Amino acid sequence: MTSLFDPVKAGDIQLANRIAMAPLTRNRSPGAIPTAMAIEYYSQRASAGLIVTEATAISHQGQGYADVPGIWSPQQVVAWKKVTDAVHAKGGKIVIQLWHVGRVSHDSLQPGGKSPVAPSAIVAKTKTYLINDGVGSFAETSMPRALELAELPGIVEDYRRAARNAIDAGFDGVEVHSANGYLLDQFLRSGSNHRTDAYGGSIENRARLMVEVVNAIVKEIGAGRTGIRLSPVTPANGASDPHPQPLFDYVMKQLAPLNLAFIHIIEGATGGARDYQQGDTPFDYAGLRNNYRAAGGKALWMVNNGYDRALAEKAVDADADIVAFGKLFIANPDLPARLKQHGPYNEPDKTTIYGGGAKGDTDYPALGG
Ligand code: 8OZ
Repeated sequence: MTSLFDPVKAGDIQLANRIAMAPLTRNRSPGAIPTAMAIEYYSQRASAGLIVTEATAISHQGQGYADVPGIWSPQQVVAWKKVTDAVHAKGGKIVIQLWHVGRVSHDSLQPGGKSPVAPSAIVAKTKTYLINDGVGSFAETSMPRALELAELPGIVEDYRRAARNAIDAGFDGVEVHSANGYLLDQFLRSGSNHRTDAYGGSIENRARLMVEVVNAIVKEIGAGRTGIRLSPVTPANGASDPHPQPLFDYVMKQLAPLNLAFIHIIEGATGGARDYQQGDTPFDYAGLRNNYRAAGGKALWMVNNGYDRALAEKAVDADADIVAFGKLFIANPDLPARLKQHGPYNEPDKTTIYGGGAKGDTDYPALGG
């Protein structure tokens, strides 16, 4: 019987247990540079088998929210190096989540105050988070412009450079954010991708940018340091597609030969119902994994969304390799120790998740603390 507390190797990355810290946006990096608070926050959570950082922009254009970090500049690399050193000093492993928000942005966050970019000029109908003079507020996302065909190699290049920067910053690897209605997911789904060129229309075309991005990163830093996050049915940020099963089955066939370190699947609606459905039939996650394995895929299978200890134990004993915990990890820096002894758990304070200072970030107590 496999337990959550057994070690496992994800590609080149040796993990002490099968408990991952899910990527969690915290809006505490003014100027897109992580602060000393991030060093403390992540090192407090180093007992996770794997930390996936908060989503981190690959370029200024990839930014969609106030005070989220980036990994495009030398200053950002220097700041992240302090985080990875602190996590490694405690024996932890940490990968950075590489993010381009696409249309989920606001003109005021974009270079030169220009429009955000997307596969097609279709507004996301969701809200983003702005901070002005220290005061946070939610705002409708701006109307995006469709990326020109000639701009797409530049997007791939931004991902490649961000992955190189991540390794220079001491990360054990990267997780490509291809979930939750952001740029790569916008290309994947027919609701947001109305292109008529080689990047729109058929499933093959809609998956093309994601496949090119993953291949470029693999070539740059190695497949054993590369993972990807997907959310086949989430409606987050206006993501919609009436036929997610054939889309993601195709994605699995493309990823299988690459020998990635891990595939991270959000089951259901992100942060919501695990049985959320898009289209006429329930999504078949076991079928997705079986298709991936049948195509020769060997990456570790990471699952996420609303797991507690019992559900997680069941998953790793059946067919998952790693379980990622989100909100529980915000409130419980020593989550693996608490899971092991069946709690107790601190409750996350919903009012301090996005933005603010140490309160609700680095001040949750560890057991005995
Ligand atoms: C919550 C708030 C802002 C961004 C995601 C990166 O859903 C996010 C995110 C979550 O993947």
